[in-house]
Amino acid sequence: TVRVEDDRTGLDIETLKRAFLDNLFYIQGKFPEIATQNDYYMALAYTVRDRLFRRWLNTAETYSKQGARTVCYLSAEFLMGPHLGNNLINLGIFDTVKQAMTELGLDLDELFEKEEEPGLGNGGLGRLAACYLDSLASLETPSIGYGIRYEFGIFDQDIKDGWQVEVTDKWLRFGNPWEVARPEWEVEVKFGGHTQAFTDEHGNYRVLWVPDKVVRGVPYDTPISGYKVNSCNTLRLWAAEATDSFDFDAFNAGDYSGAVFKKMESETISKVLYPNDNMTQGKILRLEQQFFFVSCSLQDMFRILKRQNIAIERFHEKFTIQLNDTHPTIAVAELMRLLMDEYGMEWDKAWSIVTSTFAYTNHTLLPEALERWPISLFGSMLPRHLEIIYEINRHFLDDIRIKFPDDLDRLSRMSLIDESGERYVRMAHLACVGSHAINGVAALHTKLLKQDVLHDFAEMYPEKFVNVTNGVTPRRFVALSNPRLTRLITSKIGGNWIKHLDDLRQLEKYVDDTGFCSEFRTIKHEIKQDLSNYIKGLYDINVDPNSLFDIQSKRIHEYKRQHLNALHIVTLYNRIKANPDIDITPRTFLFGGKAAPGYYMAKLIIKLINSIADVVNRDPDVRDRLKVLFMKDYSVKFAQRVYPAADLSEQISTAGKEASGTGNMKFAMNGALTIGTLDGANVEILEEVGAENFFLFGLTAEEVSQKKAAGYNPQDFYSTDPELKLVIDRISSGFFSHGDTELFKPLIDDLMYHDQYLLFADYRSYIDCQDRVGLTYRDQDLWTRMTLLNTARTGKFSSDRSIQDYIDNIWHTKPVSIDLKE
Ligand code: DL6
Repeated sequence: TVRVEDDRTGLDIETLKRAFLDNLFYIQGKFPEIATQNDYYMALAYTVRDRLFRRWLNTAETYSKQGARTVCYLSAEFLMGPHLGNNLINLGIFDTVKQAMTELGLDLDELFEKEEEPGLGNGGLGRLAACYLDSLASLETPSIGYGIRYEFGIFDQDIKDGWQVEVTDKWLRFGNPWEVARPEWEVEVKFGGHTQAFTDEHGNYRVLWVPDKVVRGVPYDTPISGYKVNSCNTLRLWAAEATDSFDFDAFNAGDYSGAVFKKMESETISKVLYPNDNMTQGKILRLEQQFFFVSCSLQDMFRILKRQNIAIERFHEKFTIQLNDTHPTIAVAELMRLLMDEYGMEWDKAWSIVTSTFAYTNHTLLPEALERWPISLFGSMLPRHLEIIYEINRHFLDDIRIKFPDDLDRLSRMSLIDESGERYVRMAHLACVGSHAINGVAALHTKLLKQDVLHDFAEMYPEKFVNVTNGVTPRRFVALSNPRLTRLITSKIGGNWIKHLDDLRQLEKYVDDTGFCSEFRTIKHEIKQDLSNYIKGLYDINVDPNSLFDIQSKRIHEYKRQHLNALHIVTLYNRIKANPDIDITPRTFLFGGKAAPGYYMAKLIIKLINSIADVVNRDPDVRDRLKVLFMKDYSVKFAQRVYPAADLSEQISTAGKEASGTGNMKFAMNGALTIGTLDGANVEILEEVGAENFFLFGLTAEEVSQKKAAGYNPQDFYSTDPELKLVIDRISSGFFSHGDTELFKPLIDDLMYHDQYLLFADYRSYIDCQDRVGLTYRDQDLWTRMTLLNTARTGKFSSDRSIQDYIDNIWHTKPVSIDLKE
């Protein structure tokens, strides 16, 4: 008998080719002769999506039948990156599909380039959410990611005359083959208006919320495959649409443009991602976005309960909800409202369900990122929620009084309402009170949270605090981004490490194997060559793959200190100018990252880097020993090229400021050495890889606080370190700005008179450490040994380990394995 594989599920090469050509014809409506690369990409995406559907539907059905306990990960951002390559890896069909495309005369890498990535996040927090979805599915954990389907994600970054220019992101322009709209599960979300108390038929006090605006939330689902398992979970993103009744009323009244305006106004809610990282802007629309997706998601959970015939009283057994930072924290009040106002539950019972359901992850210690909403704004948008928050606060303040009698200061410090001036709702406090677990994202961060920002809460609820150090998915950030390294590792220790990253430790035994080390080094060199070619194509700049690739890619922020890196470049340049024959290790300095559009200093840092690049790259004295490039429009797609090509990873934030960092992990896994401070997860990376394989410099978090307390004066360093003085003077003199002494003045004055992030205090230690880096790089055997040990010892930083920590310590969910029905 001839067995023909099903066109939509089969995985062999002939079936894949046939399915691909079918999709090109029937979905894209093209003959191969006239199809564009985008048509081919779409046809392939649909071919892969078909294969996911079988897993996805069976997964949903199994979870539903079993009523499985489910993790709901609520996040205002999911920075997913391109889906195609990742799904090929997870389905285990990467090589087959590559071969199929080659046989059809197509290049898989070119098709990858066609995918518009959903840039629905700013940086670390959103990318972490995406890594966690990958691990949740890979660990067969029932879960749903809930967020917002922003029509415009993070802006595209262009660089004009050295300055950042923002360009609108149009990721949906050519359609999104990975999502499925589920209008049948839409919900309505209320805003504004007033509340009315009444007594119900049983004589109970009840509240009715009469809104003045109602918006529809329509879910768009994306399948999230797990690595080499059948599990396929869901990312459910909500789009805002106007309710029909609005259009209708206005239309009947003859006000057509009014109706259209209302429609537009409603749809604005999911229009655009706020482009701030670690900074809150306090905009009304942002609070609307937060409430919108939270209310949609909670209503969706009630729908699921109903469909699975689970009693409302068991909400917290069915769902565990993780709040990704305070952005979704209004969920605490919304779940109270739904339980009480919609389902008639009494306060104590509802509160017990709420606090058993939520857990809160804090991602930052920076005061400017802590969300608080003016009471007036909050009350006019969410009048019922403000009442509920006042009531939660009343109970909470009573609890404080009992635990800490007669401590008025403590009451005002901890209250959910800040009453020190204009009154605000403090979202982090609401998250702490409404959750049964509170976690920081690296050991140092959790410690500092307990010591400082959430100190009172740690005293009040010591049992709630746990640490979960962040992690990253080795599927995307090694297997997909670095196929050469993946093949080499797998050839030695087998492929299990992609699922059990601790297995990388087995590589340690090759550290003295010269053949292996030389292959390891050759691979890095080839990848650097690829990046050089890419850069040549994009910028027409030659960068030498033999030079040390020194890379800092992350959001631009003063605390991350890209300008400290710039001071190092100018230091080396000055040394060359003073002595053109000086023997220095050739380096290529690469930067990538976006600045928030309203963050002037960050934008000036980008301009500074580009201005330094202009001078350094063309000065004949430099003789190509230094190259500086700001790579525009950093994205997940581009990051995947960058991590594997790095020799040195710059993780140089002021100690105590970077909650964790995750780029630091991606670089180290790919065999870059870190130059870093004892900040965030650097501390744990150093612990794992060993101090001898890490370039450590700078003040500790404790020393930073002490220095500030003692009255830090940056000029003490400026006046006593001649190299630092020369660097600052050269920048101030207009040397890098065509003689313009005003351009960088705001940045220089800030360093000279404030230097909040202690660049001057750390400068000498950084420069000396960089000198050690340069020397070490000359000993290629030693360098390779160190890089190999970095790769071998980064198993801890797999997001699988992080997710397992969440499961063991916070969520207590069980894996559910999925059978595929024929
Ligand atoms: O936890 C993910 C990521 C950390 O690795 C970074 O250190 C931290 O800066 C970032 N935090 C934010 C905070 N945004 N807000 N609010 O993005 O989280």
